[in-house]
Amino acid sequence: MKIIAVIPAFNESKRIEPVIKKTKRFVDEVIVVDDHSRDNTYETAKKAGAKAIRLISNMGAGFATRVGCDLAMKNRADIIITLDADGQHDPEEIPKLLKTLQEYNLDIVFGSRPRNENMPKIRRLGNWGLSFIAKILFNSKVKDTQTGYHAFTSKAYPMIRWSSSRYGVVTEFAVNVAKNGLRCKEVEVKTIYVDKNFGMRKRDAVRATISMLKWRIKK
Ligand SMILES: Nc1nc2c(ncn2[C@@H]2O[C@H](COP(=O)(O)OP(=O)(O)OP(=O)(O)O)[C@@H](O)[C@H]2O)c(=O)[nH]1
Ligand SMILES: [Mg+2]
Repeated sequence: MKIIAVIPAFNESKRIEPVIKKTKRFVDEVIVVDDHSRDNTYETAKKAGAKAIRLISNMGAGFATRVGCDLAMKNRADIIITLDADGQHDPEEIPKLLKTLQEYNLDIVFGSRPRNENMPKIRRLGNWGLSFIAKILFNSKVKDTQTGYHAFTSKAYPMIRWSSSRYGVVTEFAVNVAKNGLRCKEVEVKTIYVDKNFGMRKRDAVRATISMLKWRIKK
């Protein structure tokens, strides 16, 4: 089984090195997609031993992750792991996701974060709200639809593949899994929030809700 990790990164030069080094212990290849960072994320990623590509302009987390997964498919991955570059997803939990994916012969596993005190209140509300709407509109069973931590098979990727370029990616992930009836489970992972001045905002949650209504009507 060839396992490839895909890490989208934007201005993460201070946080990405330990993420790559830890991830390399559990996978065969690490692909970092540098989303046109203003800092030296790209050089840092290469030095840490990742296969790094740099986008010619900033396109968003969804776009960057899709470019990385398409490349992982080209590099003959059997299993793809997606995780963020900012340390919010602990690579030490990769074996747990892989074990569940293989033991239950699943298509995808979600690294699911408890909505505990580590998650800012507004995020807990947003996370609960979007997961609830996905349940109502698509009968999604996933509690943490907003996680960026996934393990899925290359066979399932064409049915998961998304069109969202920015933060809508994670919601579209969960919606495509529900729409295509893919075999999935959630595995609890740590809830980690890092102090940084960018990330998902309220407007992104509103956009995700509008997208879900559009996908529901189009279904
Ligand atoms: N913010 C941002 N992140 C991007 C972009 N492109 C790629 N990323 C990466 O996508 C991943 C998720 O983005 P985050 O900004 O951490 O989103 P988030 O985790 O929902 O928000 P926080 O909880 O504030 O971290 C990180 O690894 C980013 O480095 C982009 O254009 N903007
Ligand atoms: Mg983050």
